[in-house]
Amino acid sequence: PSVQPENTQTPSPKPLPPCPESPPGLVGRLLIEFSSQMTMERVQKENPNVTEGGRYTPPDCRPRWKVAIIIPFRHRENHLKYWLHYLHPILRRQKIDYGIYIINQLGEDTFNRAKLLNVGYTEALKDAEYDCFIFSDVDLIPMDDRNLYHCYDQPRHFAIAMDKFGFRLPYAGYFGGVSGLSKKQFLKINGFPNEYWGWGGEDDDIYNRITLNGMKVSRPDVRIGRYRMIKHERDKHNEPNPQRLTVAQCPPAHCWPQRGSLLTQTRTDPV
Ligand code: UDH
Repeated sequence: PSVQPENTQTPSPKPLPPCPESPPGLVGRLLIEFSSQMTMERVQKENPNVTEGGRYTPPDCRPRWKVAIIIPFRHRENHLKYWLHYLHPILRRQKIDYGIYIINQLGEDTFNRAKLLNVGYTEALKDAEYDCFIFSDVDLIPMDDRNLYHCYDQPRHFAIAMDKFGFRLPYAGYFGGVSGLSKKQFLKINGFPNEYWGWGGEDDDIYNRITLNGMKVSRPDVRIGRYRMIKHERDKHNEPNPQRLTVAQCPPAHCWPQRGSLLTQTRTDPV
């Protein structure tokens, strides 16, 4: 009688199912507060599955996006602790495959947020094949975990209802705080501007780049896109950029503000 050879190979692990579009573990509205002391030790203890470099991937499903979260940074260590404390568990529940990149501006020259974000994009891609980039200020914490940190068909503005603006957009073309672009969208707009030194203007420039390239900003529902900002004074060496209201890279027909254009609001700084 013929003897069947024994199968000595270990069976290959079953492929993971794709992560659900609406992760079932989400809890919705969150209580966010900054009164209790936060430490890195606590953040580390609370998030044992986050690996070196702030990387995490869901163990039980195949994520749809590989997301690099990029934070422009200087002298905000205390804010960063809260950001990590709140965001890691949210991102875990959202079943996001992510890496966090803190892009620190060395020295005391005038701060340049958008340039740091460009640096973050380039550096993250040296690390892994990210296809989605989320750019977040270090002091903005989402108040609802249904605000999903991945990319969308159109560039995404996440922070649409911040407490400091009375939980609504300060003006229709606001694209500041937390935003996200797929790699393809980021390349289509040729990245972010490098010329904005000091506070303001760079986010409007990015908004213009998006619309001038035929894309539209997508946003979550206003009840979901709520954020708490950690209160702070204006930083040293990030004084308002005097050129912020004469947006560069903006052909006259599209400049902001344009009386008689679709965007009829007068653009002033939100207080
Ligand atoms: N940032 C730093 N360090 C700095 C400056 C900026 O880390 O020195 C980063 C940080 O991620 C911050 C982001 O850049 O969240 C945006 O800067 P910002 O927080 O100064 O901008 P925002 O519009 O604040 O949120 C406006 C200043 C509020 C002063 C109000 C005083 N009443």
